[in-house]
Amino acid sequence: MLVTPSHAIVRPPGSSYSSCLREQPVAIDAELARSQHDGYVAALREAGIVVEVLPELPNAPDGVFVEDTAVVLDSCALVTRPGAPSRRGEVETIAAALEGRREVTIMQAPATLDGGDVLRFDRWLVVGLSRRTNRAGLECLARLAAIDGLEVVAVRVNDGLHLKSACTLAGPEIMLVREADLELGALARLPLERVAVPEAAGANVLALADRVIVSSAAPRTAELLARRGLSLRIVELSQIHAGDGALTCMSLRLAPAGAWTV
Ligand code: CIR
Repeated sequence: MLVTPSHAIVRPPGSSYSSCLREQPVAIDAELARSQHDGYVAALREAGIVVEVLPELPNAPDGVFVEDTAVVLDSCALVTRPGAPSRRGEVETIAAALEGRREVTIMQAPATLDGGDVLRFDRWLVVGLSRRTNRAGLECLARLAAIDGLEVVAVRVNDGLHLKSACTLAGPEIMLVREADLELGALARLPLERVAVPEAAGANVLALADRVIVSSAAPRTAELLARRGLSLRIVELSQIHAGDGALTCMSLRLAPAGAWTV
């Protein structure tokens, strides 16, 4: 059963956030990004999640995107070796934050993996092979996942940054997807309904047990989900999207024992 995480780890965007990696050289307002991050944290807390806020990391412009630095499983966690070399200094503090909560393994070269390429669905981990995540990274995660009885399903990411830039779960059985960006054949055996999203920002939503957090940049996706009877919480993320980020990438989420969360 998909549950609301009991805990989430986040890190606010720092003053260097306007120098973060991004595909398009759009201007970023770091102050506004910080207040949008506050809004995101408020939405998590409203849902009953205990949020741990890590201190800003100087010299880590992408440090707000904590999802990429670890994959938290049931008994263990993999601290990643992010695909972008400039992001590798982010992992130490994440390893420290996860110590004591999960058995922590640190990924080693030549493996690379960003958590944005890992989507949890029940007993499966869908893993995107992307510009950031290589085959060695996937295999390292698969070995760890086997400890928790999880199976890895590989999906090639043809376009966009990460797997979860192109697909996320909106509920326990609904996957929102931008089909053109992914090779979806491997997903056919998963018991999921795939729904094409009407706009790019709608592909990354954050599903909790009783609501879905959706970006205000995705009004048509919000309408589609509301028509299906889902409760929505809309948040403003313009400055996070400007840094190629979205909803899932700003937190590491921990499920209570015996349950799974996205
Ligand atoms: C990067 O390029 O690494 C960041 N600017 C954006 C990372 C977004 N992460 C995510 O969606 N999981």
